[in-house]
Amino acid sequence: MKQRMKHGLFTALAMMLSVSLWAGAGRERGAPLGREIAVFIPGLMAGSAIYEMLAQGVKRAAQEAGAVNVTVIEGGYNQADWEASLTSLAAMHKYDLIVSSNPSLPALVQAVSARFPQQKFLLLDGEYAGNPSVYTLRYNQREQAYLAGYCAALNAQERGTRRIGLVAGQEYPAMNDIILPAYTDGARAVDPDFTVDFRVLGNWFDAGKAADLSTALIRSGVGVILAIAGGGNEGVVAAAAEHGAGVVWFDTNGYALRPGVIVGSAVLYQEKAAYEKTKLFLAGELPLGKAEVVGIAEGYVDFIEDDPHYQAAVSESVRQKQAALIARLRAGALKL
Ligand code: RBF
Repeated sequence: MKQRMKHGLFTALAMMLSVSLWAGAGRERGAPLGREIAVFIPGLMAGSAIYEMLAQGVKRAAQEAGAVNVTVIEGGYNQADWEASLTSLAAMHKYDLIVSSNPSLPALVQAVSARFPQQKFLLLDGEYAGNPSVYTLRYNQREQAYLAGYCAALNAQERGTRRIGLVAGQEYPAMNDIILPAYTDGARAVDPDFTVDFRVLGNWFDAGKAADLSTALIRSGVGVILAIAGGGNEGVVAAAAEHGAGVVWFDTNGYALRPGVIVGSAVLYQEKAAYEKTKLFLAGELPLGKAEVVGIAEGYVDFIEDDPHYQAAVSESVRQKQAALIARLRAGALKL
């Protein structure tokens, strides 16, 4: 009896094996049964909302489609390793799509794509047009950072200072050429005498060092800090809470993290973008080769006002001024 059960089990296993072999053969003949998507995180997920939203959006699309397997690979903080990791992923010939996000990815993927032109890529938060295997979507971060700067300045004004800060994980073209200048412009739209103290952490994880940098900024007269430092943001918030400054959060709604300390949230809807573009890919409709840029008008950049923590942390007069700016941007009366 036992023997027969065992035999039955082996038969079942053998059948499963042959089914999966058949599935493999079917795939090669171009009849996909299940699909494979890799999400490559250039860094670690923990502390970096932009990466968490990426993985969540891809998974949501895969679950809805069914028969799609999603593997999330954390590439770690050594940026020199990323191209080799992406190359190995492409060389496996396993993934129908590799998804990733940050402005440095398009250049890395160009090199990988030259060796593995059949590998398809979906890249968010970056821009590259003209490679028929690569689709990119970049956010209008001029809008996002301008909203952050306006909010930081309004709140700093109420604290009696015309100095605001920005703590960034590292310097990169989108930071130096778009985010920092637009943050400064937003502040100077409140009062042209505003100055921005820019500090670079040198990594995306060191909350202790971020707290030290922030404490020094606050002691020198900075009233509000924009935090764009991944896991380091925790240190910015801790320092602001201890020394009575405000923090503007970037990418996600941060108000609940430290009610009263977070005075603004200038966000990106990256989960939505990852979900929609993965869905398009699975439907065979992702416009590979294209580079799109989306902002507040398209519904991918926003400032969160309808949060009770925002209403409690920020005066009504500041909220009204901020609301007026958001309305102008939405209506296209102010173009950035
Ligand atoms: N943002 C994060 O939140 N966490 C990260 O680990 C991270 N790593 C980055 C690495 C590079 C090379 C570059 C260019 C950007 C990185 N960013 C990171 C910033 C991210 O792309 C984006 O600018 C910010 O999230 C603000 O929207």
